[in-house]
Amino acid sequence: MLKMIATIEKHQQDFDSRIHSISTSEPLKQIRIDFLGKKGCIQALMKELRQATPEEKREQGKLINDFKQYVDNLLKVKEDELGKTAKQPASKNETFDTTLPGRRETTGTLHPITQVMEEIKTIFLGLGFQVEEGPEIETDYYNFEALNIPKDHPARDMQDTFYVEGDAVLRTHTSPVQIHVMENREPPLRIIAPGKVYRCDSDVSHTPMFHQIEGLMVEENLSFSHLKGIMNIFLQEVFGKKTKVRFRPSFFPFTCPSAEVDIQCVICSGSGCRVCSQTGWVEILGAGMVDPAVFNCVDYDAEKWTGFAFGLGIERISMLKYGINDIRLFFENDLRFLKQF
Ligand code: FA5
Repeated sequence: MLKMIATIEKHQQDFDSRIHSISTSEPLKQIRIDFLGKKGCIQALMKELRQATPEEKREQGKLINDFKQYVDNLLKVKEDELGKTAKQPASKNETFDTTLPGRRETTGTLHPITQVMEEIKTIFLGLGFQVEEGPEIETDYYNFEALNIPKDHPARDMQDTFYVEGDAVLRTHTSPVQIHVMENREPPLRIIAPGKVYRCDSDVSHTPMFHQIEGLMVEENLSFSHLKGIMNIFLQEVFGKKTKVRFRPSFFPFTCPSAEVDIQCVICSGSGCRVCSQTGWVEILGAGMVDPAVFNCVDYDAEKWTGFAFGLGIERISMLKYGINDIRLFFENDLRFLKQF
């Protein structure tokens, strides 16, 4: 036993002095062969054990294994250390060429939906509207009831709702922001409310999450022609003066009279394609005069105040503005697509 301890100590001293004296990784290979190789000193120690008694084998075997572990660990540490130093650049004598071109940083751009949102906000700010925000998780009251859509009203089916829990829903439109604003402010007012909305809906022109901008103007003596005027100014700013726009009578429980506004499909110039469902027109917004029932809900005097409201679909507007034929492209995050904007 004592002889074995002495032999291992000697090998260890030898190993330590060799490993500490090297400064490149080349000699490491030889040290590994000398100590851990088939003909190395640790294998030789193992062979010596063959003649030992079982008890000696157990005790001395452990000593040899500990030494083997020690050698192996230290070799790995040293390999790591020397590997890192090798990768380090410039020694003192090396020169650094300051004329070499640097690596160009890639700059990101705003998502096309964000760009169109910003553009639309700027147009309405210019028309005297203020920007407001509201929560994306709404109560049934704000998303439906206060907008004159009582429970069991068939109009609830117009918007396929994601129910969260109990009374909470993911807002299906930005119209609830109208209610929050009117509850907290006195008329007259002009606001827009941009944000995300959610519906259980998906095809080339519908996604489960999309963006709307709600608009609300409340003053005395407003009429449908004010609404039409504002919508025309806005659409001409976004799509150009020659854009063909049409107002179609429609129904929303919170406005009366109501309209949906379409613009001629720019993908097929009105001849019919899959984006416009072969109609030549694409619906981009809903609008109308605020229903007196909504004013009653927020304690506005419906005899005195008049108002109009509208809700724009930002993805639809962006599709038509940039000639994109599938709304889902906006959400795939394919850089080849996004880089074009
Ligand atoms: C509404 O959401 C009403 N709140 C709009 C409104 C506001 C009417 C104020 C009157 C007064 P509608 O469900 O039609 O209406 O949606 C408005 C617009 O959102 C549509 O014209 C369309 O451009 C867009 N839109 C609707 N569903 C989707 C969808 N799943 N994906 C993308 N855009 C959609």
